[in-house]
Amino acid sequence: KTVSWEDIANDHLTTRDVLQYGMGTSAQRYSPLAQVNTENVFKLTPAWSYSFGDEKQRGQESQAIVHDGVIYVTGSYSRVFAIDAKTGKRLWNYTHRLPDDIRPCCDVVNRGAAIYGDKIFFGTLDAAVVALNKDTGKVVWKKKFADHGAGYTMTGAPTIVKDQKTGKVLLIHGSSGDEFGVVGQLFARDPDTGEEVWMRPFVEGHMGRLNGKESTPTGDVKAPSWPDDPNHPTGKKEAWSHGGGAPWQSASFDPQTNTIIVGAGNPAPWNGWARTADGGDPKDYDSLYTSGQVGVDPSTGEVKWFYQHTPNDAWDFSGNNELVLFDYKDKNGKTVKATAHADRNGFFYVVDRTSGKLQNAFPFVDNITWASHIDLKTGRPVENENQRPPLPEPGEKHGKSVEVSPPFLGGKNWNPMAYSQDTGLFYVPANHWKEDYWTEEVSYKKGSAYLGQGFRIKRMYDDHVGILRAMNPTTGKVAWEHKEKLPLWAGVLATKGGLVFTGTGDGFFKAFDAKTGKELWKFNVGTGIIAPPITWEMDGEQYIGVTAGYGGAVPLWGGDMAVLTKPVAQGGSFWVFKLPEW
Ligand code: PQQ
Repeated sequence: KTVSWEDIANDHLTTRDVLQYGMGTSAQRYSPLAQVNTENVFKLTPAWSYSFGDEKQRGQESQAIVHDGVIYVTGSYSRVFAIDAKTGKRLWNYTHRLPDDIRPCCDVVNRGAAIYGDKIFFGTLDAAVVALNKDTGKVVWKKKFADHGAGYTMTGAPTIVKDQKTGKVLLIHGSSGDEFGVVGQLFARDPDTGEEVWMRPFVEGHMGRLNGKESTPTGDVKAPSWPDDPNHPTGKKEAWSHGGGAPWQSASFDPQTNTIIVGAGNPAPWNGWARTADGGDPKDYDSLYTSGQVGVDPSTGEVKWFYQHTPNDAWDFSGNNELVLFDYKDKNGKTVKATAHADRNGFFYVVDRTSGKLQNAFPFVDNITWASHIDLKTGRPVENENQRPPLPEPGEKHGKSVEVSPPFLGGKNWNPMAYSQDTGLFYVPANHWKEDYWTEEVSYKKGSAYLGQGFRIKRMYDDHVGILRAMNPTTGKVAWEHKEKLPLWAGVLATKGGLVFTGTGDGFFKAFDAKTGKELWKFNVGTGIIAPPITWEMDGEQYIGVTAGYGGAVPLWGGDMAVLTKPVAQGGSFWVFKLPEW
């Protein structure tokens, strides 16, 4: 059986398969399955577990795909496994040969594959996209899309969309690399051949491509949101040539408005003064189109609209986190076709996905220091004083340190939330922490970190870092919360069975009552969980699966968190659960 666009468009409704990252083009991560529910979840038992094997462990962030009785899951170090969904037997595996000089900023992770026709697609750490025959694992095509030596990598899952105007099905993907000063780019490819259809850069004034030719600049060709420098050959300050904005997570798609919606990464370098005119005010240089959400036309790759969460982002908040498409009911009962987005900067945003206009914004974590609130009229944050790390004093190497919350790892990072249409709540896997932050000198050197900022992550509370919060998008109120000792870095799944599933850093796969937050079940998989769970149905039985294996950004960058997470064992496996006979 091959996978059609209709199969993908109906992914959120069909229970026998999981075909797209996000469990549907709206990325709601909600399943209509209810066989496993609040009454019987206490019985949930492992059906099988598959070990990825060899010495290549580290972080396992993959959301698996299920089709026709086969599970496709990616592993660390650019690997793919096809597993019989019933028995856990491996059908084939593919290991991409990686060069020594790859530069992933935040562990050798991969968040999953896409499926269409007879192919599986995934991105590699040396900045390529690979298409494999889904039945044999044989390479059909491989496209290197950028120079990995300059820091381009790919960790995110690609997604499939169908341009409603031309009827063409497209493979959409971005890349990573903001920490190395890449220019973030979103790509559309022909899934049959891998040929590029268009490319859209997310730094203002850079040129897009369509059918192999230059298309249009992104925004204003003069890029007024980036400072000029008459002494530089480009006429702009150095940062503009290496300005980041990489869409390193996955795009959502709205067939009704024919719009690809994706988050753009942080501007590079982190140091905002490098993106501000000398002696100027950061407020005059927004560093478009970074740290925001973008609506893109699938026919041409043109930007339809842009909403920026963090103008002139000086904190590496990025804007990349998933965009969940949902019907937003505002306080007056009006329904708006919206995106929901829990940003690293600590605010939850509801944005009109036809126009990019802000509808609502509220904090989803405690003690945000960098801004007091988001002004709903202007759509801009109201920044607090002295939260942009200042430039070094004359003669000093480092600027004065400021304490900021959230830290760069975010009130929530890439690990996706879920939305339940039954409760109307978003289940946000958030973290409470903060950091000391200071500026350092910065200049671009190919292949080297391009940050201009130093940091140390610290605890905020003694009793928890991770906090799973059920948020009401209209009132901004917390319906319930659940605390975890370790940072939460796993995705969330909501089901019609009234359940919310997620994993913890200390190795538990857990189920909660979606209405009350009561913990109803847990199982220890022996290594930390940092992947999004899925659920599907086979022969009349509901299965729940999750990838396990600790790693990702937290233990690598973490200050206090490196100490906290040190005892967690690494691993690499896929776990499947179901109800037992009794
Ligand atoms: N990746 C993780 C992870 O997998 O745990 C956490 C982060 C990334 C971050 O906090 C990042 O800022 C980040 N930034 C980029 C980028 O801007 O290019 C890429 C990635 C990545 O590809 O994993 C992360």
